[in-house]
Amino acid sequence: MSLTVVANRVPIRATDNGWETSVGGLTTALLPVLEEQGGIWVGMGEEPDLPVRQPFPADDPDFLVRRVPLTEDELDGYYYGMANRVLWPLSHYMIQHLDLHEGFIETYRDVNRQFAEATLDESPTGDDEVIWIQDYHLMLAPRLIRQERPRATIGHFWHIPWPAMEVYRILPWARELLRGMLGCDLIGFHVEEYVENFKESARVLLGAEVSDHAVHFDGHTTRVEAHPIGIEVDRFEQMSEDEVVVEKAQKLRQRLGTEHIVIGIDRLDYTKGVLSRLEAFEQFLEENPEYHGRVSFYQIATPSRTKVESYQQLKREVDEAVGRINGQFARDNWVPVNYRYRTYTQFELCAFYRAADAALITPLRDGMNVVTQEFITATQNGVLILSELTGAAYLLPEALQVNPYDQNGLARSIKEALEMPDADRRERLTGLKQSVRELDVHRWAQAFLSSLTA
Ligand code: ADQ
Repeated sequence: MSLTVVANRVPIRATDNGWETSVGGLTTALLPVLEEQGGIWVGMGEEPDLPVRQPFPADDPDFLVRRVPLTEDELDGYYYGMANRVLWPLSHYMIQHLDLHEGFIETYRDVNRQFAEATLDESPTGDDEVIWIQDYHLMLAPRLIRQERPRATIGHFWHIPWPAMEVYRILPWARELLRGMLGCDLIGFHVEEYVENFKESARVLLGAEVSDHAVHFDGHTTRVEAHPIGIEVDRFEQMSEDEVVVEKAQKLRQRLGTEHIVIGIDRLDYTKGVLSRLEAFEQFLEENPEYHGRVSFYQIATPSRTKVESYQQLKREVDEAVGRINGQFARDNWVPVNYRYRTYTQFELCAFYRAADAALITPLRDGMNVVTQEFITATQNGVLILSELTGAAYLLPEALQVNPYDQNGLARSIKEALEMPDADRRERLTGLKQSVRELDVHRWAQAFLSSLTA
């Protein structure tokens, strides 16, 4: 098999010590495959002076990085526009954030064509040619590649929810984008719900014929399957047991000085439910004065898509909510909400996971959410409060599941988590750890690739 991965971002970044592979689920899952057998990774070039072709590592290359250099206007239309202001809110049922600007789809078409051309330039032709495209940035590329390479094996993994057909059809370009995706041999989603939604979209909007796990359209069959993603379990387990992490977790507990710690860790994104989570914590404090001074909520938010106005507004609203809650409830040495707007390394995050008694992971929608899996792996006896509107909820039934739109229910779940008897905590956590181990990210990549090439 000769593998070409096509993704929005390349898997390497420049650091003070030279070029390094970047940290992240996708890179972790796919680099071992590329390192073992060689291959190509096609991704966007965000800055003009980066090389278009970069064998990596430079001294003894394992694979080739091929950049698609984008101008600032292209980046604005394709990434900040079509990806972040159209496909992202639509797929998460947040149609109030939709910005259906014609210029976005025009640039998106053009950039997808450039990605397809770069892939065709680099990927060796032949019967064992395998092309694996990632995510909602590249919906049109599969058909463009298929037109030139009818015999190539083309897969696509969609990392976010595929919405219900009635929501998807809001998109003026819904049919064109679906046809683009149906150039694939296999499309992967995290869970069956998204598989069903995709099939229904193809059936209703294109008149495609659908069967158990396939869509038949225009003389071509595309298989559609659920392949839930995981994390690198062994690495997270080792990091969370590292003595530096254990000590940092202890220090954090001492510094906060409360009996209970609840954490939230997210990119600052309106889909992650950070604001309603803060409001639920506020209600919890109003209703349960006996907990004043006894519980700290620690919310870490990574800056994300800061050029998009709705993200700037969310930041202001979160800042305001934190100020309001602390202004009302803080006393003596107790600060109810500790808020950090910055990025941490995974190693540092492990200390927070380990220090917490409960994690409040309450997205309004999320394709999977791997923070859940990181917390479960790192914690020793924590309780996971999990939104039922995530892919993870289907796979983690032992979590304390909540509807993130139900503020009363969320507030009650915080109390329930803090008061959960030890035996119940242990039993749930055993089940959760087992499920997370089975979801390991290396298995995810292998399972998808072996189905793609079967
Ligand atoms: P994301 O929306 O980015 O990914 P998620 O699955 O939660 O969502 O992964 C976030 C990653 O970023 C985690 O590894 C987490 O540790 C890290 N992270 C979060 N906050 C951080 C912080 N403050 N500092 C440092 N790191 C932080 C998309 C989909 C998800 C899907 C993944 C994988 O939206 O639903 O699970 O892809 O398919």
